[in-house]
Amino acid sequence: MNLKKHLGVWLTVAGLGLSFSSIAAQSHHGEGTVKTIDMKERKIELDHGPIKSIGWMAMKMFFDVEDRELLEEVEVGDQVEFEFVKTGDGRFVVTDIELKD
Ligand SMILES: [Cu+2]
Repeated sequence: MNLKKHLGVWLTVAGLGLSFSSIAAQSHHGEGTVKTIDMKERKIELDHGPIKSIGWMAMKMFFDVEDRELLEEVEVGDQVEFEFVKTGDGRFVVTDIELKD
């Protein structure tokens, strides 16, 4: 295989890698009310409004929270804004949460 061909293959692979990683890293923004905080299972239940970027209507649902410090920053009843990602295995993980001002 000549060098030009090698380069073409490599660029295609690099391009695919880039688009896969940007899909995996897509973060969604939501707003809602804290309904349940489960420190033990590291989950939070949020009653959230519509989230267009992922095609969701308003609903009440549980999210995973890998960073437990985020759970210590909020209380049941708080109005919050949050960021989350969908993982490769289909879980929804809150990556940031803060009180809505
Ligand atoms: Cu939802």
